[in-house]
Amino acid sequence: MRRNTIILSFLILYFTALNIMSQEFPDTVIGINRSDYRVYLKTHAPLDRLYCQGEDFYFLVDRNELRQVEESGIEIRDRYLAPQENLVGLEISSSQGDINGAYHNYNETRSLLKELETRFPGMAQEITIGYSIEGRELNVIKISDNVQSNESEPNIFIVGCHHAREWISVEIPLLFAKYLLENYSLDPQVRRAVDGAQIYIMPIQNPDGLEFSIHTYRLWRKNRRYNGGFIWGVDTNRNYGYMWGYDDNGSSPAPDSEVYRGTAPFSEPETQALQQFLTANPPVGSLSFHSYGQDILYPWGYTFTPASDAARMYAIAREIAYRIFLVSGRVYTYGSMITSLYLSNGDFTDWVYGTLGGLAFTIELPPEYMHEGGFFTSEQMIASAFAENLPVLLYFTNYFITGSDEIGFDDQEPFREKVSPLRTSQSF
Ligand code: 0X9
Ligand code: ZN
Repeated sequence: MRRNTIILSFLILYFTALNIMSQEFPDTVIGINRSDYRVYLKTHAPLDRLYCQGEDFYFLVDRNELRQVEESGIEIRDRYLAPQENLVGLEISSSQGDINGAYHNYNETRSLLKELETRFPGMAQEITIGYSIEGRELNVIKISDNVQSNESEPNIFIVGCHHAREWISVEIPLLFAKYLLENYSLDPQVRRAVDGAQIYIMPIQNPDGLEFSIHTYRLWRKNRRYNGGFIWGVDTNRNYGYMWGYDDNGSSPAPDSEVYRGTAPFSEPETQALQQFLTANPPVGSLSFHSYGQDILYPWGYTFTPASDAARMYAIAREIAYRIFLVSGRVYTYGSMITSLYLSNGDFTDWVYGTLGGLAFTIELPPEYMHEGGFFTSEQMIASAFAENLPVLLYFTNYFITGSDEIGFDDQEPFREKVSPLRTSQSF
């Protein structure tokens, strides 16, 4: 009996090992000229682009994709094996996708948005609002009833991934888009949001940086602007035009700084695209997702002087914290930007509020502390962070439809007292 068990275990191990060894992982990097790639894209699915150098794009491909490129007849100008240290991660976590596992990379996000548009043509419209420095599409999905027409409904704007290494910030907007569309006919709260507002969702503001963080350097923050002198990157969340470069508190004129604000307001295509798009479609409310810290922040970021709508934004931030706490018990701190203890200028929310007049919030997702992983969020974190932020997103949208902050939560009113510690007053 025991001998049979040993033999059986051995066989299971053997076949598992065989299975793992026979799996196909992309391991080759190829360089293709930009115009050749355009031709290739007309008849093939996009490849996983790592970076660009001059007029050449570099892609990570598996054996199958390599064969397709070869058969397409376009010229492969450079070819090498991906560095081993990347491949180790690749084998461990690619069960659910790219080397970033269950997290969505740029191609996966773009494909999912286009798939949603195809599946829900009356409610979803993918809008390419511009191109990143390395030529990636900047994708927004509009979700509304009668999506093709511009209605006089409040515009809500939700954005993720200004900062490359904050992978979880892609997931919340993206999963929200999917959730809205898939639950429209099931959930009255979703229907109210989709019917009553025009919801614009942009999961990745900084696609070049995200890909660089996935494939090359995990802790990359900025975009991939070449600043000269072998220095790359502008902090896109310091490049917006309201009080840009007001002082050097939290933003920097030095190209090698992690908070480099660029040479001028809106010098970057990633912020320019949003300037044009949101000026044409101004949001009454916007949420910008980041990680980490578990904070809900609102303008001003550039000064300690309270914004004229500070009391109203404080009340909304408190409602957001309350809804999160009800789902997961996680405590998010809330207050104006200064409660995060540092000033900065040129950020997205100051521009939305200061120039466009919309109420604007930054949500710093979990974890709370560096010693809990910081930017290195687990795959499991995606589900719990989404679950606790889903009521927030629905509340926020419905707030602007009805002007009431209690929508959909009347039945939970008796639990309110339980979270009184969250409701102690904070400065703003
Ligand atoms: O610094 C940022 O851009 C955001 N934090 S992060 O760690 N994700 O980089 C916070 C933006 C909020 N603005 C201010 N605190 N001023
Ligand atoms: Zn950030």
